[in-house]
Amino acid sequence: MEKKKNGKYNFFPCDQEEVLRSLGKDKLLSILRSMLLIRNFEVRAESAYLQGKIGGFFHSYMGQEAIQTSAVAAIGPSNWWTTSYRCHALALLLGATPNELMAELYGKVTGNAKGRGGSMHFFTDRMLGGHGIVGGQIPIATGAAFTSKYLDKKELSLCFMGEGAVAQGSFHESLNLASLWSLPCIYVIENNKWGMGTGVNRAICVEPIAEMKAPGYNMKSYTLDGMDFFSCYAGFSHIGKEVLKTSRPVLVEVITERFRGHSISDPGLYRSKDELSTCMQQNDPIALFMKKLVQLKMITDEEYQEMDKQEKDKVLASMKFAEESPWPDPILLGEDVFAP
Ligand SMILES: Cc1ncc(C[n+]2csc(CCOP(=O)(O)OP(=O)(O)O)c2C)c(N)n1
Repeated sequence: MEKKKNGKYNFFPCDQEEVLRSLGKDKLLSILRSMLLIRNFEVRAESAYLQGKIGGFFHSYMGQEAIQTSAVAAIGPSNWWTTSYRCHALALLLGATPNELMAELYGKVTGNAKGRGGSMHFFTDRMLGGHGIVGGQIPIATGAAFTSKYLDKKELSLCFMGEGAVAQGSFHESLNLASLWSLPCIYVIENNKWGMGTGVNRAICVEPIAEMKAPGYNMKSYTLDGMDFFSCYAGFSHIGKEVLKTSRPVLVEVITERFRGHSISDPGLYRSKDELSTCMQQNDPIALFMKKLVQLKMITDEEYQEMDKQEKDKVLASMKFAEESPWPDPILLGEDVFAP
């Protein structure tokens, strides 16, 4: 199939019928449910933050849900996963419970990192963080790919980053070594067009980023439409199979939008409120996915509302759990701290 030209981007071709066929109704509905859990988690956690129940940093993944949901569905959780501070969705997708994540946001001892990490530092047995330093996750993902190759395991390492991370030295050093050593690493740039309040065109010297940067590392590149679950799933399925076969790293750019400010304290004065609300109405990745399933009669509007309510109830229950959980004992503050 031909690549789909969209403005400056050459999107990986997507055969939507093939994706629908290969996933089947049950899996499609469970994917919809996962995205609704993520969205409900972000919405309720945001309101808890605004009520003063959560402190520290807080970065919402709202608007970008199709990307990591499709990657985990296409490539499978039993690989190695790393991301930035925008990490709530990935942890949910890799099996962390809403209870442990919400308790972590509340700073409670029952939290995912015993209340010590907060919003930016979620982990699972397959997720090597949640990283607050821009680009900090890239060498870690590269190391995970090195380990898999060294131990001769058929595993991939997936590294999500914002487009702002591309300007960091860790990006260059990691991609250079990954290519030199043929490491099975998939570097995914989630290009939501803004690094805090700085537009991508004021921070990165080339566009499209992956297409332009990958040849300098002797890598292949792919560009995906991040608002379209089907485009992402088709891309990640193809890329996952390719990297398993070749053990060559690839650079992927996913074009997306974040529906919230950079963090919860960002009023977003640098972008037009009208453009954003039009985008949210027309390009919401969950609404688009849901509409397709409704059109195919896999789910009715009423069943969709019920599914949404069930996920919302799970999140409300996690807030109660977090509220009622104990605070960490201050005497344990030094525990698990490795630096002297
Ligand atoms: C090394 C480093 N420099 C600066 C910061 C401050 N900072 C936090 S997020 C951010 C913007 C990153 O934007 P991007 O990588 O595009 O990710 P997004 O927030 O859009 O997901 C900056 C500059 C930091 N955390 N780490």
